[in-house]
Amino acid sequence: MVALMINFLRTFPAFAHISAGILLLVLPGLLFTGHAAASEVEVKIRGEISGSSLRMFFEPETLTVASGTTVVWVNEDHGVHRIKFADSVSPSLPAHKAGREAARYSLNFSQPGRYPYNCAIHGEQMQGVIIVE
Ligand SMILES: [Cu+2]
Repeated sequence: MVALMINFLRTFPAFAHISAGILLLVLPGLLFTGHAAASEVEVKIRGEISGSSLRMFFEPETLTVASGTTVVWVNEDHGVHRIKFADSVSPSLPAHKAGREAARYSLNFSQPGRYPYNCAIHGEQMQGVIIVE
């Protein structure tokens, strides 16, 4: 994309001004979006076939967030999962079906600390940790 743009600008140098202008207009929007996204962060629940076994996992397994962040688990796997912390457990997150919206579960983390969790159905083979700073 960038290479394409550079080639384009070499061919039509007059557009360099316009491109710089567009970048200046768009850049604050990008920065703002990046900042806003920090208050809600996704962890994907995934399954992958490797050889003859199915590996189910959280992606990322370790997530560090600022306090006040809402973490949203999105079940993109073809199996049912439940997010289990020491003091809470999510409802069953239904298996993902093609063409349908993936099941989601949100939890807000207001207190700094280390919050390990696993899947209430698959136990130790599906582990993750949320680190709140
Ligand atoms: Cu599971």
